[in-house]
Amino acid sequence: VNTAKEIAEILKKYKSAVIFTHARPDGDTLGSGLALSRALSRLGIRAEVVNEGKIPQTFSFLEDVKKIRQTPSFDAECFIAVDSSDENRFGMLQELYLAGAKKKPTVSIDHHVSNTRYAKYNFVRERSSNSENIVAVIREMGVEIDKETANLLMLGMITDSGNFTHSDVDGETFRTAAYLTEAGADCGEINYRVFRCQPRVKASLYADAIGHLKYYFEDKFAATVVTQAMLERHGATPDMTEGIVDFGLTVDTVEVSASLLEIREGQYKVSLRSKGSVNVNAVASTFGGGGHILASGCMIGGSEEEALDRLSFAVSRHLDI
Ligand SMILES: [Mn+2]
Repeated sequence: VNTAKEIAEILKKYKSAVIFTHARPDGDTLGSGLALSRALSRLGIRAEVVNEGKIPQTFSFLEDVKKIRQTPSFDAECFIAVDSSDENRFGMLQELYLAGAKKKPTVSIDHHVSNTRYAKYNFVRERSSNSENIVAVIREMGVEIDKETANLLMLGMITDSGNFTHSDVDGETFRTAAYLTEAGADCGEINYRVFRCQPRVKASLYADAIGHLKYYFEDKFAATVVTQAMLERHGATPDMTEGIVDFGLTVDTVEVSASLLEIREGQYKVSLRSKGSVNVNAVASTFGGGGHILASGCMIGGSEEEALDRLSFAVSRHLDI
């Protein structure tokens, strides 16, 4: 494992680099990759960022996001991976990465505890976001962080740290955020664009779903159903149901929250959230699904009433009632 200083020195030796970001990209992998790309360009190193798929619309407010390519446009001297614990994370770009790694030097900058140290040079440090690690590398390179770079890195910090609320946020995180703020990052703007900005149709679907929240077991379980008819009525798409399940948990008595999305008649995609007293991974596994203790998912068949009955029964077996 290398230090930020070593990685900075290594990167400065190359004339060109392709930066790999992980599949189903989030703000941290994109912010990490694009910020590093800007810093390398400042040093006269040709760099570009690649991602296997579509970039979520949410991040398009940052200019550089448009520059991300699905495949490299030149034969780079070195490959860099950001925010990726193993080569699988590159999705469809994995083969291309592995082929390149046979003859090119590879550098990985990551913050996941599960990182396999797959690259030739690895800077792996557990931080609340990988963007914190990128800040360290850029500072070691002696490159000034401009406003756009600061915004990209702040995007990564904000999204991966849950707005600086996760348990791995420490003084160092805030010192790095302060540094980026002084370099021109606009926390408020990023926060608005990522977390609080939505199309009107999504807002009206949300209001409708929340308006039909049902409570069970002395208000310890809350559930809501989004039907195909509701989607049609609001002109909304299935991805717009994201976030609905989290509302239930904001109710003080609620321990488990669920949202059911009607995929087709008689088939529901269920999202589950828990405050901690109930393991929703166990609830989901009753129906062949799974995930994490606090967040899980599964599919349930039947009519709307049957699906809610089966789900609430499964939840009741894990609730202290
Ligand atoms: Mn990350």
